[in-house]
Amino acid sequence: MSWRGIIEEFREHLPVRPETPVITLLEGNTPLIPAPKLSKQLGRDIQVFLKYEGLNPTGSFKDRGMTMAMSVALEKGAHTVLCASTGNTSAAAAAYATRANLRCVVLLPENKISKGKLAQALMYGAKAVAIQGNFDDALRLVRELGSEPGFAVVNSINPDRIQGQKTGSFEIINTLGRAPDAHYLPVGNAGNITAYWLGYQEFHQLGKATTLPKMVGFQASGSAPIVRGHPIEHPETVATAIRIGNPASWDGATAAIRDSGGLVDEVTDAEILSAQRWLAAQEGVFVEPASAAGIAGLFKQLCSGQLPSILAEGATVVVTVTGHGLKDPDTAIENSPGMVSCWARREDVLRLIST
Ligand code: AN7
Repeated sequence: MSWRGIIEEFREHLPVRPETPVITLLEGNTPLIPAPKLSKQLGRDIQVFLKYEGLNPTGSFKDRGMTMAMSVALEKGAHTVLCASTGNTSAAAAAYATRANLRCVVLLPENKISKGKLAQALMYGAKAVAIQGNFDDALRLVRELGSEPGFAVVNSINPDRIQGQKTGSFEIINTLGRAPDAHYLPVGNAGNITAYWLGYQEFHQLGKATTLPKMVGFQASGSAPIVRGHPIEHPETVATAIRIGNPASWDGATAAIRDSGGLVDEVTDAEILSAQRWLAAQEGVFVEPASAAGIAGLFKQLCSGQLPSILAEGATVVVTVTGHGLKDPDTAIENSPGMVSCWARREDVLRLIST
């Protein structure tokens, strides 16, 4: 049978009722791609796999949470869904709201959304509002507006979002036949690390995995509140998806890291951009800048000599690469070597490519 989306595939593990209307674009079932060159770089027989969430219907992991949040919002009789977003949540909310015939309002930090994501929110037909402030300001507004009659908040402060996103762990365990030894991922609002840890724990309790992974999160240096231990008032990073100074799921992230024996650290914008380029050029997997934070973290730990204390010889590592590279073409083009130009003549092209 063909894939039915995460609600039907994992119904018994999700808080849906038989009468819940299932709003789906057949999200999930994303590939777990081996990364042989990355594995070789790390050495010691470590095996790295990429959970390529960019292949979801709107190009990011947010679709897993949105199918849940939208289905429940519709069941509860909402007429408007509302979210703050650095871009991907708004794209997913807009698409799923369209499927549910609900009005969608997205609050976006002005001029800090990548082009692909803005195009999506607009094309799917959301009411897009540019907020003169950052994501944290927009989320504060959402909390205030959420109590309006008929409104449903679809940010990850909505627990249905976390429930949907935990299915990433289920798929990984089903594919590997076990849990990985460590799970790396970027951390912004911290919903995803919270969700993955929940998913791993649930399948562990059900006996579908006998071990649990260390959860290892990476924030961008200019937006690293959890690493620093306090909110960042003016977060900055080229990875606009994770330009967040006061994560909503801070406690969930802290618990995941502590209870799994993992860690949280930061990577600079330069490290993020070079990991993004490396992954595209070496493994053929193009992800957006924020999505490269976990890869950048692995390289950072390798270079600092920290890696052996986290990953034993022969360890299996999964890195969630959260969003598609086409989400942010401007940053990609700015940070690539660019094109060369020449006359439309055979010998000119051959001369150019020989150097
Ligand atoms: C590509 O869309 O917060 O730690 O509003 O888009 O669960 O927040 C996006 C976050 C990582 C961080 N990678 O995940 C939003 C938003 C990508 C993202 C994250 C985001 P969380």
